[in-house]
Amino acid sequence: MLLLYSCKFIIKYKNLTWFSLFKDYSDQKRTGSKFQAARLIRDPDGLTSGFLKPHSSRTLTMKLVSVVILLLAPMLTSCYPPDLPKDCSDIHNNPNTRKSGVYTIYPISSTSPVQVYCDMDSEGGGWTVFQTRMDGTVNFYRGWDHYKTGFGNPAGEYWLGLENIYQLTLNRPSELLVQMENFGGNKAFALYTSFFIDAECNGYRLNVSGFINGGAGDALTYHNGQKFTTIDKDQDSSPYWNCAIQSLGAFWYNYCYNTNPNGLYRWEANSPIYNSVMNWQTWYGYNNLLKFISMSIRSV
Ligand SMILES: [Ca+2]
Repeated sequence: MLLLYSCKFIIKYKNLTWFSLFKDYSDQKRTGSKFQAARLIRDPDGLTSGFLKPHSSRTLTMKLVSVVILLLAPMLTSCYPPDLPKDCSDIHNNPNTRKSGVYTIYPISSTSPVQVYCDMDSEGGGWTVFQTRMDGTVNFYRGWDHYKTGFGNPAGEYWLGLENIYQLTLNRPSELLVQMENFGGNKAFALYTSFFIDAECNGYRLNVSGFINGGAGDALTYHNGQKFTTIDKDQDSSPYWNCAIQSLGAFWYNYCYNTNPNGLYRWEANSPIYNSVMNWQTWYGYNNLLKFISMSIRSV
């Protein structure tokens, strides 16, 4: 606790009381420029019991600096070491790591490593992939906690987790790349020049804009402004049902979707089942079954 007066001061720290010898400004003027302070022991009833040792202003300043460093120590130790990558664009900037693959990033803090797939090839590279479907081997029909923290295998199908996506885009302007392929071998993508999601207290709300067409059309703007909905947390725009249950997935559902990337994976090209499947409806319509889809972000 630090109490400052115009020309005298008292510092209370670890049951010791520090104060200047000067009781008022006139005392200081009489003494001259050599500023001195004394160290006292405080007795139980709050009165000072006597001088121990006079201290110069330099000694007192050093003590003050020590106290400040002690108080700031937790903040200093939680800082990011400069060599830890926060996302795949940080890794991409290292000329020795330009190949696509699984890397460790630190989107939240230096003590929270996350395995992620980095796409170093598409559209200039440096993409942090937060969602991939490619073979239907991972179950995406899951609840809120799973979608919050993430699941699956970064080398295959996985969801990075809403909290990681939130942290990756927090105060870090990012773009979004959605890539897809159907069973006919056709490929397309959609690019959005601005992408971020709100914090959990705002339902991880989707904020996406700046569509650029890579042949897939714009199926995502319909979902802009929506909170994330899972089978156990209904935050969509339908008053009649939970779109995650209705669509066999989890997403920023509206009423309900123009794309359902976390929906049902179908292995065959000519499946008679089109409801609730993984699709991007502005690309060949709702019955264009996708073999592959991925969603990636890159800081700009
Ligand atoms: Ca609903």
